[in-house]
Amino acid sequence: MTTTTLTLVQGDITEQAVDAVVNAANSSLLGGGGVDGAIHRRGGPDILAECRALRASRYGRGLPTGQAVPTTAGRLPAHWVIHTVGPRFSREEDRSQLLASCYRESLRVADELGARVVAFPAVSAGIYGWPMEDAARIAVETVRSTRTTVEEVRFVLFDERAYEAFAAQLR
Ligand code: AR6
Repeated sequence: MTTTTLTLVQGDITEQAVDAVVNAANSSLLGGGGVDGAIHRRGGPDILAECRALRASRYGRGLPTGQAVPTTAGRLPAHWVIHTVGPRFSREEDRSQLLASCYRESLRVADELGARVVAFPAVSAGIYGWPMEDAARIAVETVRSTRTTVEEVRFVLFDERAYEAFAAQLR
């Protein structure tokens, strides 16, 4: 088994030259704001075309929360986009296992693709409202405890606060 190195970058995930970029998508797979909007904008229409085809075949009712599915990366400097659907944060219900599942399932898909370097955003920590420190803890703990052939997991954090939250987990 290879050991996976966890690295951190502050920046825009759509600029990462990696094998696979993980998208914080929604069940519709048809786009949105945040990372999702940026990926479709910069990646171009081929990504959406594949997402529509997935909706017309395997995922007629949408991609369930916690699961992951790959498409082309279009014009992004990557080979694939792995779309995963994070849970919306809830104070009433503990949805941590669904968030952990996003990381585990994305790595499983990455293994199937043969991806060696994978970039992740802070899934659920934007529009879906997950507190950043907790999102970082779940992300790092899950990647560390998942068996994968991915050699580098690169967390790409948009701002300094997010970067610091992930850095604190790696220390
Ligand atoms: N590169 C890296 N990180 C980014 C970028 C970027 N280009 N843009 C935003 N972030 P979000 P979610 C950060 O909202 O919470 C969409 O509408 C952002 O600051 O993208 O899982 C989908 O379609 C935050 O820290 O994802 C869904 O409907 C983190 O990435 C919904 O939003 C995740 O924020 C998913 O919400």
